[in-house]
Amino acid sequence: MLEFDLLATEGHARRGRLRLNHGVVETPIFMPVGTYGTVKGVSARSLHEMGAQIILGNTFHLWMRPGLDVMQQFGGLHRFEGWHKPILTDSGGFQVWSLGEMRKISEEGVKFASPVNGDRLFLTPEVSMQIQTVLDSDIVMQFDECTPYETKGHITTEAEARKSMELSLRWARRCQAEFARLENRNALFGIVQGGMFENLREASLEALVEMNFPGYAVGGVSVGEPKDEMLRIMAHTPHRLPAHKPRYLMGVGTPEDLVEGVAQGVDMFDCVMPTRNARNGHLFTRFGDLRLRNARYKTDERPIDPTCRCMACAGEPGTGVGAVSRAYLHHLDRCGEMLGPMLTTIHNLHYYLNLMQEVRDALDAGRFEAFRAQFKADRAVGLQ
Ligand code: PRF
Ligand code: ZN
Repeated sequence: MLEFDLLATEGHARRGRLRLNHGVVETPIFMPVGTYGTVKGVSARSLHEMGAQIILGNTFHLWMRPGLDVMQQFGGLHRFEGWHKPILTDSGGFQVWSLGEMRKISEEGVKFASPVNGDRLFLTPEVSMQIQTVLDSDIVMQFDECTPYETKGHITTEAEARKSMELSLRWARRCQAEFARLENRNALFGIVQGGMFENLREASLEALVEMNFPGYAVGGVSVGEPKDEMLRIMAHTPHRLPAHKPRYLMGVGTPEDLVEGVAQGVDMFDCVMPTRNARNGHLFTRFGDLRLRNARYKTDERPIDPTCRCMACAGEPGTGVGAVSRAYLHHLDRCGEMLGPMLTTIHNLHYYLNLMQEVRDALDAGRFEAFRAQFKADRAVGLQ
């Protein structure tokens, strides 16, 4: 099922160990996003080699394609995608939300037209639990409504955010009931909503804690709000959650956001940023970010980051496999060659996973605050 041990703390920051049905996850952790049952361009073996412990999948996308019959045939997502370590699936609420005009939301659930074939579909808290049960996700997310920061220039009011948060609470109860009825043996997480309003965040959190979930997420941040608003909610909410349960900040963020999140008591993160940005030539490194499409890299013989140990930056010493230069990656990008995004994705994920490994090492050694200061200084140096 789920067990969570706190191994060390420093301020709000925590070093933990999460035991799930498909394995153990050392926290704090970054979880690569594998929407359609694939972390785009990266094999399960590569993910394993770069130290990924748990990856994401999406209820909504996998329901569309390949569909539940195939998932049932394979006994879940693990065997289907050849990844037998832990998987977390998002509930579909956030993904349906991203459809914009194409959806209609009611107390019962969300009606929408399939973006794949136009079929009329109805996603409810119960259906989301049924799908995630078939997927056999180690961590199942409740079906929620991600309160937007603004809609067509209108900033969400407190009354609107309250209505939305209360709907998510009623859906949380329905998810819990259905999850129990299905006799699902994995773990169901509740999601704190409440927009940018601290009183609503507290009301959401208290109601969810009352319902006694094995873990909690903070949703509804990084939804288009100004950075200082995001940081305000990150400083407000996570540390108020039960100390002995895992805390997951959904859809966040930059390397700086991750380190800040850890300092605020977050244990788990996911974000498309390392994978999506890699495909756009935006690379993360210890000394700042690198824009591969810049003409200055056309002849640059250096690897992305000489201190990085990923297969692109380090090659395989002693085997005849060399490091990959910035010039070569720049060339692959210009030619639209598929090796380009494969290697840049591996680099970016390696950077994120290694960053979290360094965070865990720092927490183990009781020097997280020193690490945090050094991390900020290094990132501000800027790559030459
Ligand atoms: N809810 C769900 N998934 C999410 C979010 C949310 O609020 C976010 C917000 N950043 C990302 N993914 N279910
Ligand atoms: Zn690298």
